[in-house]
Amino acid sequence: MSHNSFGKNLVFTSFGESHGSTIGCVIDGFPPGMHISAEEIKVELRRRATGQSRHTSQRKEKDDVQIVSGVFEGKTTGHPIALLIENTDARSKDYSDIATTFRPGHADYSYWHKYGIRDYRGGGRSSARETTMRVAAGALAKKWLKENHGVEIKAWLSQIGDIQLTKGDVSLIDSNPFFTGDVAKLPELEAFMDGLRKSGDSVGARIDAEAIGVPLGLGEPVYGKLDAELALAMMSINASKGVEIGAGFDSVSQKGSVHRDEIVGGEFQSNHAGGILAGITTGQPVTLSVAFKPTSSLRIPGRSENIHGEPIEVVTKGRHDPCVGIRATPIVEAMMALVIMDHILRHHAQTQSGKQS
Ligand code: EPS
Repeated sequence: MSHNSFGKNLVFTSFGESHGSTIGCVIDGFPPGMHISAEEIKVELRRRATGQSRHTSQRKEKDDVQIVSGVFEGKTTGHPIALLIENTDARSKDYSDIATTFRPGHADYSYWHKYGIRDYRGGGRSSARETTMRVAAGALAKKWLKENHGVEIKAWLSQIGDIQLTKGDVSLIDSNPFFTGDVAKLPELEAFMDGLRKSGDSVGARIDAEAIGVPLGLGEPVYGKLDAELALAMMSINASKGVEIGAGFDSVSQKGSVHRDEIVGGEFQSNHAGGILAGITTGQPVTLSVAFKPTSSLRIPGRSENIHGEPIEVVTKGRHDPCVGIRATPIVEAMMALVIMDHILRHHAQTQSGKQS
């Protein structure tokens, strides 16, 4: 399985499986001199972790991250940063019944047919567990962006099933298990999720995100468009099925006279472009939205087949997220941070003269 890395000047590589001994990542190209501690990374990890509320999987991982290289006396050295987390609460026996069957809608099917082997325990490499490392690396990128460029990145739940949520009060997003600032809708969300969990079904979600303070001029004009690389990063998150930048699919029905962001007195009057024109940032907030599908590990029986092509009925037991989109909020922020930081480093590499001052 190749291609476990992304980024050009800031290169992130992850490894590990959901029920393996350890998961980890290497971040290469991170600049020297930034203070960072495992405790700071853990703050972000706790936001993403399972078992934080009854609305997510009840697997209880400590996510006790170890910084094993690239940090000396509390500061990044400029050398590869390696992070490790031990898996301590895997219950592989939950998966013995589906070791030779394919859950409809799950990576089980495509992994088996591609590789002829699959680590079925907890979804193996296809598990959302892998995103732990993205959030760990994202914690460093978010800090670097804020300290060096004043960039702030925030994501929030904007829809779950048919329940639409406003952005609401951004300061409240981290105060509830749904990552919503539309706190008046919390009772409705709780009731909906409780009913869903009892029914054994799952549901999709939409996450909106914005990065404020992104410098003008990031992104390359053709294959390295910032929006293209953000879309790739978002589509690489488990269960993502769609990405919109700025007005996204609403652009289809907008007239040009509406969609264009007019400039008056040096100020944009709207932001349908999502802060990116022709792949290059305008200095406006970078905005995007990601669609997450309903998860496929369901207690409701589904028709499928086994690895011998025989028809079977699948029921998934164990601990699963009824809506993995909820926990995707910090993952979207992390991926956005990693892409934007990579582009700032690339921008410097391309636009500075290289002369020593
Ligand atoms: C997952 C199933 C659960 C989740 C896991 C993703 O794992 P298990 O079956 O081992 O209890 O808890 O997510 C994480 C552990 C995590 O850290 O995100 C799945 O079906 O993808």
